[in-house]
Amino acid sequence: MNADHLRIDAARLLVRLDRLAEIGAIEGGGCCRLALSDEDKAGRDLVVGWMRDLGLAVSIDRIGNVFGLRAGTQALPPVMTGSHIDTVRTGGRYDGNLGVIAGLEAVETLNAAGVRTPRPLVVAFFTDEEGARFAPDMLGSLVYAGGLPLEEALAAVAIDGKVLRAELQRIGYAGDAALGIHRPSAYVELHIEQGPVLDAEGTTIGAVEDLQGISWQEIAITGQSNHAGTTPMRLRHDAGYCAAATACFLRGLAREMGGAQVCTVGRIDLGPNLINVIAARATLTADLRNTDEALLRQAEARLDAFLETLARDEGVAIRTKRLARFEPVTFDPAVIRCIEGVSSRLGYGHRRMTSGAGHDAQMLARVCPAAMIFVPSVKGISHNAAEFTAPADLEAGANVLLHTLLALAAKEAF
Ligand code: HGY
Ligand code: MN
Ligand code: MN
Repeated sequence: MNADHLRIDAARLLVRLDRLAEIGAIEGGGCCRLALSDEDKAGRDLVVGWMRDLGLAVSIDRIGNVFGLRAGTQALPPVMTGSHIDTVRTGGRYDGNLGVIAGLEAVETLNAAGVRTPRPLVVAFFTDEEGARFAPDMLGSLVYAGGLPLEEALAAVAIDGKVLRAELQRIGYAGDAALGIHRPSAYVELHIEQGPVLDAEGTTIGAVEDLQGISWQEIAITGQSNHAGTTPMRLRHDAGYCAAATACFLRGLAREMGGAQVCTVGRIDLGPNLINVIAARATLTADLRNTDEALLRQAEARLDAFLETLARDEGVAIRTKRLARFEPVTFDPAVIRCIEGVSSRLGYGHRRMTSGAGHDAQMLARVCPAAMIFVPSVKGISHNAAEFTAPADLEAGANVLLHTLLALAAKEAF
């Protein structure tokens, strides 16, 4: 049967997005479902229930990645889509969730039309994409792609001190499916852009061709607590000042390097964190990104040199710990062209673009041809409860996903 006329049910898509957003709901319409938290479990349980309602065969692998398989007419490697349903603390309702819910919507549309694709389809959600509780980010898809040993991932310690293995068992998602299950012939992920480009241009679809490099470090500074009133400035070993100076240095570095270089200090913890005590300890995080690997390494080297000078000048000890390091990724030209062709056929404006954010697709790209579909984020806001994508754009993205999956799932594809 010709499926060109098929379109997703936008109302149904929005109902599921809203229902999932109720779990871990925060003020302003966003959600907080940190990886492997009770809220993440509740979100997982809801989505697994939908997968089963749609007749998908559900598998859970040993790092808690979840896969819903829809049989094809041929015993061929499947086409996979998906994303993540864990969030940051100030998460919006679309980041990650859209890609999983739109995958389920594509399945329901095909079920309703009685369309069976030659290749099987898999809708997946991956464990701990955000990395906000357990570093690194994209942890589940990295393990799935063989980029991080399972035991090392299971031993990861959260920012709250919990161990990943125990949390995975506690929420009941320590599965027994083999890592790498359902090795796909191709992977495509729908995601909000989380940046300002599509919204500013008024373009509906982004065909994502590459994704920038990511460098995460934790910096631990040990100084000396002392009295805020009696200690002369020249005798201080002030970890609080050093943390602030590092944040200012990184802002200046990004400005000086320009181009795609971005630097973020998202977390600073001081100890003892009291108004009249010079901070003895500071722990901060540095998130450096660039589309160019050589420039990213330059930025890392500049930070190392700054910290060395700072430790000497301020008489503090500074220890750094790598939390994540991913080189820039280029997506598959054929999958990108497929996304563009579908977008044109469905009448949506589209453009090629780079992803500033990390995504599970960058890990799937290690094992199969992969690419991403972006839809606009209003004002580029994300990792913020105010994250918003217009319903018409959500619908457009889901329709492009549906028809990209149909194209990739044809027998001769890949
Ligand atoms: O950090 C990122 O780019 C993604 O949101 N995990
Ligand atoms: Mn995301
Ligand atoms: Mn995110």
